[in-house]
Amino acid sequence: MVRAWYMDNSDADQRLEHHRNPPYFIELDKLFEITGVEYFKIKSENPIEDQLLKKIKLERNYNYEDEIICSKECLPNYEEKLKNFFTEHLHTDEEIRLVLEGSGYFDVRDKNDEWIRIEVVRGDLIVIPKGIYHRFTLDSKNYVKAKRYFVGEPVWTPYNRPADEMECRKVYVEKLEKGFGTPSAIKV
Ligand code: KMT
Ligand code: NI
Repeated sequence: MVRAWYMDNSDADQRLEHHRNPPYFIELDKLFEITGVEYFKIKSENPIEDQLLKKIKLERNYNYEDEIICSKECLPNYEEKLKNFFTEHLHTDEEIRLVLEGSGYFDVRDKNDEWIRIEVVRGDLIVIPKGIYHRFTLDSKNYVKAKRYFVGEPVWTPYNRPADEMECRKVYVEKLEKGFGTPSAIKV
């Protein structure tokens, strides 16, 4: 199961877990309530053939997909890409990832600007809303293979913080205040 927790403020290695003392975990429905991040568990042996995944893709019109492997051997400009992934940013579209192999951490900001770390492993499908400040890092195993989905022509452009004047940011902040609704989509 995916785990999420509030991070400590230490600037030690980004690939470590960075738990608070004592650890402060967040349930997944709570994570949705406070950030709008959605999470689905794709349980099949072969996740890309999973019926729930097919349903989600259809319902949400995820008509583009490709694969990304983050490892020193497979990712061109590995160091630079990882540095960019870990620089706090937002996007004008959702960031949708299904982990096929390996693991990593997506960090998202809550409304008080605290970092929440979301651990993703095989079978975890995560949808990071447009306009939320976030970042990604590998963990100490240094490897992840994931599907990337998108509605329409993919735009991967990160807008580094500060990007508070962007329309998608303003819409997101409004949702932070009004709430994200019921976490009906959460399947663990
Ligand atoms: C991103 O955009 O941050 C990534 O694609 C990271 C790797 S996918 C788990
Ligand atoms: Ni991103």
